[in-house]
Amino acid sequence: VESSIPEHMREAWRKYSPQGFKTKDEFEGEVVRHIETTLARSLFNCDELAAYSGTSLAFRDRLIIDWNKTQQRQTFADQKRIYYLSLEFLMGRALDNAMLNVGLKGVAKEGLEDLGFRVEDIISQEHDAALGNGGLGRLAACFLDSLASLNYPAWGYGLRYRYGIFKQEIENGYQVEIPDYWLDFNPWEFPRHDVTVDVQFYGWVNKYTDDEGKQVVSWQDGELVTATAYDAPVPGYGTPTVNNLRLWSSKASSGEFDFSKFNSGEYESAVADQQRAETISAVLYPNDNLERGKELRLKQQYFWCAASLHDIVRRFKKTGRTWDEFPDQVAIQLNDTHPTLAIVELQRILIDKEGLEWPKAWDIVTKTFGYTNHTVLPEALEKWSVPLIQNLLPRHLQLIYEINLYFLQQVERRFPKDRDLLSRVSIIEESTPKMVRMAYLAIVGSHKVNGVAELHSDLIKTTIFKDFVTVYGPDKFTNVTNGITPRRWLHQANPRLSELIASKLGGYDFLKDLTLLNKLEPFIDDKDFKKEWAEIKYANKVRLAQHILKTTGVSVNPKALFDVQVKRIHEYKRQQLNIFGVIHRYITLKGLSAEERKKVAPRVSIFGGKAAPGYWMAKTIIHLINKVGEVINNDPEIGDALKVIFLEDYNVSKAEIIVPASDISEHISTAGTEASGTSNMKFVLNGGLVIGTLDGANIEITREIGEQNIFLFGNLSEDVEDLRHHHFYGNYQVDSELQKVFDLIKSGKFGDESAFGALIAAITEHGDYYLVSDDFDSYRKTQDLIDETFKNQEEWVTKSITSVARMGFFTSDRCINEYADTIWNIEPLAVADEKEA
Ligand code: CJB
Repeated sequence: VESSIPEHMREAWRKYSPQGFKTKDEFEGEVVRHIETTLARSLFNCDELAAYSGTSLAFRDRLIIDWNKTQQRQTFADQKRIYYLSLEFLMGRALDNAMLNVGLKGVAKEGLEDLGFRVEDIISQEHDAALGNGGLGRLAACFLDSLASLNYPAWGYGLRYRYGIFKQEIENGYQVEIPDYWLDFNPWEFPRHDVTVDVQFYGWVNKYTDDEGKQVVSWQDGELVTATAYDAPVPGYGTPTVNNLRLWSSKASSGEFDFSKFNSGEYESAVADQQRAETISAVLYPNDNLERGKELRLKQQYFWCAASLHDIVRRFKKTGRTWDEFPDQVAIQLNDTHPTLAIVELQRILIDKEGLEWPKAWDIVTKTFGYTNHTVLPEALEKWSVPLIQNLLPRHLQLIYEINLYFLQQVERRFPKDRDLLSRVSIIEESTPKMVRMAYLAIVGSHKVNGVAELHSDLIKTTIFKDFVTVYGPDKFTNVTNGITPRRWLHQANPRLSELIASKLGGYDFLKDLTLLNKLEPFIDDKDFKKEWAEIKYANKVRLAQHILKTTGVSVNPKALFDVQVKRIHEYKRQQLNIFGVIHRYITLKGLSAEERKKVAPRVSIFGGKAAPGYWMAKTIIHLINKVGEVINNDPEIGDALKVIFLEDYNVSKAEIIVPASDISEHISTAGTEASGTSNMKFVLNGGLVIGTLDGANIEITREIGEQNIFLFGNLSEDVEDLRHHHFYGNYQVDSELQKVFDLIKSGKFGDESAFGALIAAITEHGDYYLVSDDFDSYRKTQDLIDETFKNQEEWVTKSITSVARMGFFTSDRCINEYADTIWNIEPLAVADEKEA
């Protein structure tokens, strides 16, 4: 073991090495010390924010000790690591998670009480780390939790955005975006000013033969931007493993800062250079399932890939191994195509810097990378224009052409003279301007490609990547169905349910092996258990009702059926189908007598989610939901029978309140469009039932929990194409009940009807691409069935418990183990002293 400290002096280090608090008294001591010295506050001006800060710093100290040890252990063990490259990590809050993972929340709760605070109030002081848009980013966060909990040697690599996803406010029913500056006080990150990488942009490529007759390629000039590492600890649950999440921040390279400009009085221009560099990591692009091809986004991608690869290669080279061994030490997973340039960058390093021959270098590259596809939506598939890459990354464009050439030659040898095939699979699209198809580059540069649910993985093989199955055979393509971490999405979000389950199963082992939940099934006839189960759901609904009252001023009845749809607003996710259904329900209610209305099962329709700032149709949907809410919530004839709520600024910490409080949640995308969905899993795991289409992971959820426990409706994915065709070429007519909804909107009932014209026209005039009208009838009938079923609470609770008992498959632990076995070929690193959680 190398160390700069001589052996005979290390005793002092060992003696003073901190151990971290264990008891309540030690915890209080640490909190007070941090508040008084680290924060320079005192008992007399300690508000909840200061108490949060002190508590976080105390827990942070504890985590650092295990974090350092984990990193040391992994370095000495010298086994293969997985590097997860993701432009998004939607981590949410860290403190509650840290408390639970190290098993000291009870200690903190009591300690904080002694100091005059409630643990819940302290936890809710924390600003969400919201470096992601939705499912893709939250999946990355769940994966980090599982990787650490399962003791895999793993690092995440991403960007340290100064602004995360915007905060959403609703003004007069419209979405307004507020910047999310989240770094004012962030105790969870550690700047590593000694870990920097200079990343090059622009410039030109010089190819020449050196004195020894060797071909040299050098990428020259251009500008340098410095990447500085910021590390965050990722604690595992019930284990001392604390993995690392490394996020890069950009600033002008000190080597490049033009001091001559300074001296000659061009101060502003020097500062402008500085700011341009810092812009790279300034803001998360707020699009979900949409790529817009902006140069700054490409800069972000290369900046992050180059810095990460440089870091990985530097670490590998320290081991003194030969390049052949690289894929035995390093696995890199590409979370979508955003990090595809990492493939080209590794090839560049091996060829241009390390002097390897092309075939050998390419063999190393393809053994190293795996690529996960998350969508089949055409507007989300990344393409970058050749001139843009040519200008920004001239050497990489040459390499992409070379990669394509070798690939097409290989195809040509196997399928001689099939020119159509060649042009279909070419990484370069022959359009004007030419475009680089990033998904194709990712496939060619990886050894495995996976989809995120069974249907989705089948669809990519038969639609968007069909030709690549012809070229490579089917084995390169595989499925890893998504999962969620039960630590955050059950134990943390729903502590009472977790406790009840633990009381029946004899402990919390299910949080590490979720299949143990099936031991709940014998209790479905246990009256007391069922009663408690229902009481917990009710208490969670009361809590959400309080949140609704506080944030919207609307009072809702917690005994009503809570029907929730929270996710990004997108036409394919069909919030419009939901709100049209709500309007139809309103029409029906208005047609009833007061007596009849009293017999109706009361319902609260709850929506939440952000629209991309430039996605006008999504914003129109938000506007309609809010306007419909205004009318219905203030209609005295309706009362509790129906309420419509739009919850502002849906994010991870709000999901932790909303998810445990649903009776029904909606996962109603047009069949074949939602790759997997992961909130569907969260809701069911918390005892909510689902109304859904046969799409994404809904299909596997149905298989696991049983058809009788889910409310399915709508057309199947195999029929979508024909239906779309029929809309244009058959005699298409809008569903007559849906037409009544449109008529009411057009009457001006919900305000200026012209505001919603495009939303209606998309269905009546422009081919109803998302099949809203086709599915409306079965959607409504299924909702009626839900009303009927909800009246029988006995049966409802049975469905709820049975479903939870059968959700073991959907833990992200299962998912990570599958990646580890079938794609990464990595092993967990044993930890001697497993802690009790
Ligand atoms: N997904 O969140 C995103 N953003 C994208 O740009 C593309 C896909 C989602 O990824 C999730 C994780 O795999 C999926 O569950 C979800 O269906 C998909 O839309």
